[in-house]
Amino acid sequence: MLLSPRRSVVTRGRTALALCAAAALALAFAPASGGSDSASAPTAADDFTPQLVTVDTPTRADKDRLTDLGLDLTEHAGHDYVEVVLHSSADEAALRAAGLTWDVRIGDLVAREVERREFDAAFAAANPATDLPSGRNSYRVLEDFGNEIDQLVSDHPDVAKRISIGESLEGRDLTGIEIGVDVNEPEDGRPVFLMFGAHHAREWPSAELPMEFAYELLQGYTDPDHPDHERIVDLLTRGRAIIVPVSNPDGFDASRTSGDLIDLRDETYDPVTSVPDSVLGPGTTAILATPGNAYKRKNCRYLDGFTHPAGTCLLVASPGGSGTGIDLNRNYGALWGGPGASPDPWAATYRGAGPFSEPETQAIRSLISTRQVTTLITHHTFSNLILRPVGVQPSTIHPDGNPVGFSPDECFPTAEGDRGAQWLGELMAAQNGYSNQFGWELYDTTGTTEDYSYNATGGFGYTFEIGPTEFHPPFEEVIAEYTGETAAAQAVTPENAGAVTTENAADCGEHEHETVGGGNREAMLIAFENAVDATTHSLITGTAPAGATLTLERTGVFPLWNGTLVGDTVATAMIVDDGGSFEWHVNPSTRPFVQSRMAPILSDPKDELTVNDVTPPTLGIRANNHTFVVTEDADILTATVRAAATLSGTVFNYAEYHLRLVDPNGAVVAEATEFGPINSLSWTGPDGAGVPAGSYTLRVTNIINPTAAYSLNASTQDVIGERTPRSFESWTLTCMTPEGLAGQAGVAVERGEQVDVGAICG
Ligand code: 0X9
Ligand code: ZN
Repeated sequence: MLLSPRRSVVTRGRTALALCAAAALALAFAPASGGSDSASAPTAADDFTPQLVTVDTPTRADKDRLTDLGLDLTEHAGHDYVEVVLHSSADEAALRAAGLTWDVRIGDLVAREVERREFDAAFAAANPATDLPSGRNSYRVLEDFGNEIDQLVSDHPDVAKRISIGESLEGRDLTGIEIGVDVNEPEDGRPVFLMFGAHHAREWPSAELPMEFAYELLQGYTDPDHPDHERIVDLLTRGRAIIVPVSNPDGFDASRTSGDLIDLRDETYDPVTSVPDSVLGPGTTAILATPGNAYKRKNCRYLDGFTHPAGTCLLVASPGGSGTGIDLNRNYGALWGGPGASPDPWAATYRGAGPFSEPETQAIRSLISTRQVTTLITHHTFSNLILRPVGVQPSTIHPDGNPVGFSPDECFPTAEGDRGAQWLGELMAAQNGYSNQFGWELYDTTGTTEDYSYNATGGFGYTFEIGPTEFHPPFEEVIAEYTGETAAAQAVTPENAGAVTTENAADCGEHEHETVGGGNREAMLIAFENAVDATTHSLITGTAPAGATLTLERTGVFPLWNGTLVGDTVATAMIVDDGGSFEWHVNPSTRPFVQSRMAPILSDPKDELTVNDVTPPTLGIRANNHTFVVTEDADILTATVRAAATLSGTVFNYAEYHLRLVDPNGAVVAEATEFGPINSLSWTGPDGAGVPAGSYTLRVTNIINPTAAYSLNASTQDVIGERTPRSFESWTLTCMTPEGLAGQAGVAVERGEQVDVGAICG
């Protein structure tokens, strides 16, 4: 039933170390460059067809080199490849210049878009109703979401209400639906399960699935014959679901409606203003475009700090993942500005002028800061993944000076068994058949939705990357992703479910999975169950007069990647009901930002070696030996070689030094041979048992024979801790009665803990 991607010509192209000198030029023509830092502008004669390609990245260095090109990377990646959208021949040239090799997966995205349309039209004609809760047989357009939410609310007025969390840049409403028993009554201490779709314009299924889940909840609540009737009544009694299907309505609308059959290669643009020639008369250069805006990724900001009239987004060249716009999924504040987020406004992952610079991310921040969101899913396409924090490699140094490490909530035992981020990911993956893994395992990212929400609130957060191969596949695949009729979901068995896919994950033990393969429908129900399960968050109980308003507030700071601290307040409220006692489901008072993280903490260096400005040997075996005497046993030895300077302007400037560690017996025990001017190694001794004292040799080999000098640093250290230090934070609980302030207390509550504050109002 599912389409497999068309395989066309296989292009192989590792070229010798040719460096592209067109970087500066590319910026001047940036709208046409496909966002590539090292690409030159295409010309009118360029007849390149936009493609989806699989780039070979067997080493971390290959991945880093690819990331540095600023191309339009997709989340479809594995340990040895990343899928990339090539928008122009300049993008292709940048790949080639970087010495990367690739296979073409979809040779012509324009043709694929036409094909998808035809396929969808035929499917809709043959299937007036489908297995989706809504019965829909085709993708929604933007207006459908608001109209259907209105209809659902009018059909279920006591359990559903329409909410607006803010406005997009072009002034479109950021519409959501809140679902729960007595939804129109004031907040009563129930936790929130929150879902977003369509942060990225072209990822249409990511809006469809959460919208269908809204139907599912309302039908399940109302219809006693629904297979999950009792379960859903229980969920909606204990919690509330908030669904914002389209988080980037400007971009989504552009992608969904205006561009899918337009090949902008037929249009010419003014190179400075990017206005189509058909509007203001002829310019001089043609813009190559992936099918119109169908593959647009970012929002509709085309100049930092400036807004523009609604509807003008489409006049500006933002043809694919790159071009103008801000990547909303790099704009969130926590650790903003770090790895995997581009400072280049034309890049696919442009992080924006500052943290939360965009109205869309501001609106989401304010929603998350005013509700107790205990579990969150932000939907994207594609790659069959369930991603969880953290977003950058654990060994990366955090702005606080310690390694980023693993999140403090990976896995923890409770009276009811294991719980935690890894465990919940595993449970959901057993339903949709996706891979349960960390965000960083594909590539580093900072400024993403769930990294922000988790770090700032402690609520569990996941990115779902729906579907195996495409940003918006034929609609039939969306139905299967919901119901579980996909190959991936069907391949799950109770025996193979939950296999840990991550080598570096904390060991969370083995779990039984009785029901598997229920698709994203079941995965979302499981996430909602986690959201209402107090063993995975915290509980504050007490007594107060009926009608008293309780507020819970916590102010802290989060760091940007450059270390700047930004204030952040979470403030929520509830009204005590007639019974006079209350139960408030809340996130733990101490935010993960100041919690202890799992990460090896190293001592100051014990023995050290530093050599600077060494002239590399350019004859014979071209290797230098440096003696490093280790005077006392240590836990780890690390060493780094760096090209100290490179010449510029010719291919001969390129330096690559490999590094080997030779033990006192003459055996090579560690080596670093990656492509690039920096190479680092670390060694923890035979069988990881520690580095014995002795005289070691660090051998530096001049691989491609440049004359650029290098420097070498080595040191030994001990591991002095397994976790970063932690701080403690508390909520401030305030009671207001009609007479005024009636009581206030600081409440420190850990995950899984229940704290009784007694008669808080005095
Ligand atoms: O790169 C992204 O924004 C997401 N992938 S996509 O192909 N849909 O654009 C993945 C974000 C993953 N989140 C974290 N790594 N935290
Ligand atoms: Zn996405």
